Formats: sequence, C-alpha cells, structure tokens
Amino acid sequence: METRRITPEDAAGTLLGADNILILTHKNPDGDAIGSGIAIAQALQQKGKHCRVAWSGELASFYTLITRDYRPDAFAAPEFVLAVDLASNRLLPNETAKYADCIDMVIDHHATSVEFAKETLLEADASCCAEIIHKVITAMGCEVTTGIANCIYVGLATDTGCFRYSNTTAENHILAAELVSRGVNIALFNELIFGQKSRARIEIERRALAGMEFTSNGKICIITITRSMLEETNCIESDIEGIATIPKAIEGVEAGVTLREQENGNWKISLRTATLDASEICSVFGGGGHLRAAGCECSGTPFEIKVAMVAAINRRLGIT
Ligand SMILES: [Mn+2]
Repeated sequence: METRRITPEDAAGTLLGADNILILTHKNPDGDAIGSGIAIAQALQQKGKHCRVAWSGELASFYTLITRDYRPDAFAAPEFVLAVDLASNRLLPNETAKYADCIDMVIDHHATSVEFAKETLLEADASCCAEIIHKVITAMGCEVTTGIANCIYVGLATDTGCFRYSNTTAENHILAAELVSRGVNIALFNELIFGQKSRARIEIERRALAGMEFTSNGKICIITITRSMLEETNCIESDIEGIATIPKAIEGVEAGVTLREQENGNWKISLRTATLDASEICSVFGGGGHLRAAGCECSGTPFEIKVAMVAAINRRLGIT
C-alpha cells in the first residue's frame, strides 16, 4: 500500500479529527507497545475521544503500574484504526489480524518498518515509539499527566534497557527528566521492571543456562527455550521477555542467539550483538529489527537453525 509520510504535528491534527479510535500493537507486546498505546489513548480521552487499546496475552505484573488507571471506552465498530510500535501488519496478534488491511495510521520507530497504513509516522532514529508518542501528545495540546508520563516512561525505559543500550540518546535523558517532573516514581518503576523477576522466570533461566552453548572461540553464545521448558516452569510469555539479553551479557560474546520454540513448531530467533549489524543478519532469514537487536522466525530443527545462524555470524566476524 502507498503510504503518506507524516510528522508528529500531522498525526496530532488527524487524530484530533477522529473518534472511536482502536489502537493496535504487535503480538507479545512489550513495555513500549503497551506504554505507547495507553499513553496516546489517555491523551485522546482528554480531548473527549473514545478509544480503546487492544492487546493480546497476559502481561507481566509490573504492567499494572500503567494499566490500573486506564479505562478503555466501549464502542461498536472503530472509525479510526491506529497502530503503535508495529513494524509490519503481519505482526498483529490473531485477535486483531482482521484489521491488518484497514490501518489508518501507524506510529513507529523500527528501521525495518514496511508500508501498510494509509499514513506513517516513522522516526527510525527514535529509541522507542513512546518518545514519538510524546511528541504527538504535546502537539495535540494535551497535558502530560502522571498517568501518561508513567506510560511514556515504561516505553522509554524498557526499549533502552533502563538507559543502558546504545540506542539511548541525550534526548531520552531530557525526556526522562521531564517525566520525573510529571510525577513518575522512577525508583518504584525501575525496581518492578528491572529489579525483580518472577519465580517462573528464574526457573526458566536456570534451565536455559544449563543448556547454554558457546562456539567460535566464545564469540557466539546460544540459549534454547523449548515449549516443554515453558510448561515445566509455568512461564507465561511475559516471563521470558528480555531473556535474549542473557547470552550477550557474557564477557567476550559478540553475538548472543536465543532460540524459542513456537506453538506452530517454528523457532523464533533473537539476536543481540556487540558490534555486528543484527538487523542485516536476521534479514537473511526473513526477519529484521534494530542494529544491535533483531529477530527472525525459522523452521527446521534447532541444530539446523544453529548451524545456519553460526555460519552467518562467523562470516561477518571474519571467522572461516
Ligand atoms: Mn519499540
């Protein structure tokens, strides 16, 4: 679909002229997806708009920090469909996939974003979608309430790994300062988001670490999460959010690879890199993402997938 590229000001103008707005995001939503969605919903509600954020699956307990004060509106059929943090309409969960071809506007920050909406607000250098949402909310003339600031903070903090990843900018810190001045309790938020893990999470980490593999002189580290591991540990999807950061966190590892068995038998691969272009490597396997964090979905046995991934990474590391 031919899309019209728009600015935050354009997006604000269009949204102020809309009502009964359905807000969509990707499957297995993360903090940026949920934070962006609820932030823009609350801003639109300030302007008297009816809107509702649709997401699928069970969320980690820390999300109650931002979901507990949020009241979705009821309406029969949406008149306007907005997608946030969504790089492709194929990433919608089953529950909202029926809207894939009628998305009016998308607000996103993925460099691999494809054209699927009538209008696209894409800022590929933004570290999170929530910071673009903040610009739109400001352009709409909305007050950044503590509730909205909380949502933006969750998106900003999670997508930057609590301001540790290489995508973190000076603007991110300036925005964080503003959010703190709006009342975000950062000590509480950071403790619940980053400082605590569920018992199920620790149990699955124990199993993942037990099966950890190293190749290429320790430059590549691989962990594998099977369906049976998820069942044994009673993990819900949100319990394993961010688990892909574990292999990359080991000293000397250039590329951390996480294989996750999907319900359909395929394997979701997450790649985290120190210096390599993760997005480019994953694009070879039909995926994409960001410079140091990307993913793809593969069929085949874990062995075949690991051989193919290691070969692709070795080539870029100059290991033959
Ligand atoms: Mn994001």
